Amino acid sequence: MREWLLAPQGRLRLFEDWLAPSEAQSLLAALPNELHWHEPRVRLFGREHVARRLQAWVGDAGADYRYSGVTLTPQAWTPALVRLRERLSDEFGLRFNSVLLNHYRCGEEGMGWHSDDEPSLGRNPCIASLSLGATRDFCLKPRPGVSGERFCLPLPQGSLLLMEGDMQHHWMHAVPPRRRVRDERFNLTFRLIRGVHGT
Ligand SMILES: O=C(O)CCC(=O)C(=O)O
Repeated sequence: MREWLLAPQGRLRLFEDWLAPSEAQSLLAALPNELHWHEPRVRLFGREHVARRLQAWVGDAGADYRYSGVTLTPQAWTPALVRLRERLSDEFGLRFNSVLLNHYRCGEEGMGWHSDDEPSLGRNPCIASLSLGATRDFCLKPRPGVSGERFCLPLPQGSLLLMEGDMQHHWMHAVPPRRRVRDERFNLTFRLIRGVHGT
């Protein structure tokens, strides 16, 4: 496990081989067909765009995801996603009621700078991020006024990144396009939406 402390009270933990290669392969094969995928709409500088990646939102009933004026209602959990959620609970004592899946079809697709600080996640959310497929850089930078330097972590297949503490309020992250990467990548971020069945 590798760990980074992010000012003022954030923490990142990376478990590189969290998922066995056989399990990663079977998830990679199943995810495209088992879920309904859409191109997300994102708001950039006040204008709406369609992002170049695919997204799926899975969760408990009522775990709606609200961002940039869009509300996504969750699709049902698949057995494989339920098993991952249970493992996160057993190993780390973390409780999640939803997972956002992103599918980057090639290296030219990515995600711009943002924080996972939607009000529905509450203060200091813990987010568990699982990567499958091509290794991509996950970059972080402090918000203005916060001490620290921009840095990037390559996230290989099967790696689990835990984002904890107050980093979503003081740091931003992105998955920049990488033209030389040909293969697809999936990322699953397990989240706890507040206000759903006692959360
Ligand atoms: O693809 C990734 O590793 C990051 C995804 C992400 O930033 C997000 O879901 O908010």
